[in-house]
Amino acid sequence: MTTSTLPTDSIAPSVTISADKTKLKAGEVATLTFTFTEVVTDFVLSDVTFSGGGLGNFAGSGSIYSAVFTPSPNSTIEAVVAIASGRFSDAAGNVNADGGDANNKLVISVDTVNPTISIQSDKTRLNRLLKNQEKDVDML
Ligand SMILES: [Ca+2]
Ligand SMILES: [Ca+2]
Repeated sequence: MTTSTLPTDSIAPSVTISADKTKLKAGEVATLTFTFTEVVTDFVLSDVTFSGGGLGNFAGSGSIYSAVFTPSPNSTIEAVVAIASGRFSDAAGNVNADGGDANNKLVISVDTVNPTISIQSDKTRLNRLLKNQEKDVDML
């Protein structure tokens, strides 16, 4: 007598990381989407490794999750988001092994360095103002 008639799931799930922006400047964030080939049961934010900023607003269920990436301030270092092998699994317990996939890694170029403002003084006007001040002082 068989105890189960369900076919055994031996196919591991895999993921693709995508983003709505590939370039970020100061004040901008990117929404990342994690699309899985099937429903995963144990995917959490800490399964995602990242550098060059912060990751938050983790949401989702089933086979699609999302998070918001905020780049580091005053940085021109590109951000990298990645998911390694052995990070999530399907309901049958098959663990992902696609860490080496190109689509498991996302690179976002970052430039959050605000441009510096150079103020050029109008020397003629400044001298005139100073002379006027001297006059004012003389009159006192
Ligand atoms: Ca599976
Ligand atoms: Ca993949």
